[in-house]
Parts: sequence; C-alpha cells; structure tokens
Amino acid sequence: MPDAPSAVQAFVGLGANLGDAQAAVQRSLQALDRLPQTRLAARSSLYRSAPVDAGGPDYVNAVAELRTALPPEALLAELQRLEQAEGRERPYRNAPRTLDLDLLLYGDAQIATPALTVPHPRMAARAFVLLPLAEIAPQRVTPGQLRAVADQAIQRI
Ligand code: PH2
Ligand code: MG
Ligand code: MG
Repeated sequence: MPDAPSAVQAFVGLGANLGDAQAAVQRSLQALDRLPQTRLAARSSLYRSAPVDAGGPDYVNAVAELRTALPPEALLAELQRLEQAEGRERPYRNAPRTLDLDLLLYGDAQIATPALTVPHPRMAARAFVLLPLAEIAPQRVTPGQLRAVADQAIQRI
C-alpha cells in the first residue's frame, strides 16, 4: 500500500538490557512495521553499549525509521503498548528494561507537552542513539554531534 499523503517520517530509538535483549529488539522492529497506518522504512544495525547514567547489563540498541499517518500522541501510545507487551516494568528512573521505545523525531515537529518532548531531549548526548541514527539517516546527525559522543564506547553487533 502506498503511504498516506499525510505520512510523516518518524524515528524511534529501541533499547533493551533485560532478558534476551537482542531478540526483543528484533521482535519489536517487526512489531513497528505492523502498527496501524505505519510502516518500517529503514532499520539500523544492532549496537551494544554499557548503560549510560544507569546500571545493569549492557544494552542492545537500534533506531527505526517509520512512515506513519498516526499523530505523535497516538504513535507514543502504540510504543507504550509494545513496551507493555514485552513486560516493561518501571520500578525507578532508568531501571533496566525488557524494552524501551523512544520517539526521537517526528518529521520536523517540536513538541513539548507533559507526555512528550520531541526531538528527544537527550538524544544528542548519546552515542547509542546517534550512531544508529547516522547509519540510516546521516543527514539528521551532524559531524559535531558525532564528535561530541566519540568517547562513548559502543560496538556494532
Ligand atoms: N537508556 C537509558 C539509560 N541508559 N544506556 C544505553 N547504553 N542504552 C540505552 O538505551 C539507555 C542507556 C534510558 O532510557
Ligand atoms: Mg530511553
Ligand atoms: Mg523511554
């Protein structure tokens, strides 16, 4: 099916560091492609890195490019539903998790509501977001941003 005329290019960050994190991220990339009015347009490789500002096992991360006709709030609700389906629990801030889905970019929208901040406020400080994003959308990441996270150890799986 062709994309709806109203379809927007959105980027989602995936992360997991509990259970079989690699399998959860792979499963979730497929699940994103099945969301209503949405298709998976591109996906990065998987990356492994130590938790940033957090504890627990190493993370597996990836970034997905979506084309979606869902408004940002509806897309966020779908992402939270997928997190729940993977057994996500929130005992404390930045706790290890079976699946984290963060809406990074929604077209060129700037959104600041109690529920949603887009662009994601911490994405520019994190190699585990910028490297996979640069792999599939190099025009959305500047060389200066990549230099700023060059000291963060991260491995493409
Ligand atoms: N997510 C966090 C906190 N720290 N570190 C890595 N390496 N990967 C993550 O996805 C991650 C993190 C909060 O969402
Ligand atoms: Mg996150
Ligand atoms: Mg999150």
